[in-house]
Amino acid sequence: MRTLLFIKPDGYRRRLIGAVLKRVEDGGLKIVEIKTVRLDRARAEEFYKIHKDKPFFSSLVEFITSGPIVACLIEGDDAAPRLREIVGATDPKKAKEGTIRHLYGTSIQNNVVHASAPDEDPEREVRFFFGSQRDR
Ligand code: FUP
Repeated sequence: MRTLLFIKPDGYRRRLIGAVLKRVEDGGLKIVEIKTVRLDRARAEEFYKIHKDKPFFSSLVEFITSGPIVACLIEGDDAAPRLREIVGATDPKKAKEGTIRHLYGTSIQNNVVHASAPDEDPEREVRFFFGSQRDR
């Protein structure tokens, strides 16, 4: 299956791209495609629309549009749940030792990466960044 990872502006600014991608590959997942993009407000609001009524929504959109992000198309058996294991819990303080967010995250918002939730349509998130092209 396919799933989406992106390195958030904090990870980009702190030069954590290599460290993050190494953990994904060492976890047995394949990085099929990578691109650096900057989301504008409208695209960010669309991406995070399931959170539009949450108190942190405007701050989240502000943060995610504050700099470049590195979107990665990830593939592998059970890629979405496996990637979430590698990434760890949303709050870095609660993330398991050795996960990306435990190692590098500094707050719930500045948690370095996004990884599609297995139950929230990873394929929609892949298409959001990479379209539906399958001929790689
Ligand atoms: P996750 O699926 O682990 O990325 O977490 P959520 O979908 O629950 O939240 C998406 C993003 O919203 C998080 F990565 C960071 C941000 N967020 C906050 O800023 N505050 C919160 O209390 C919860 C989430």
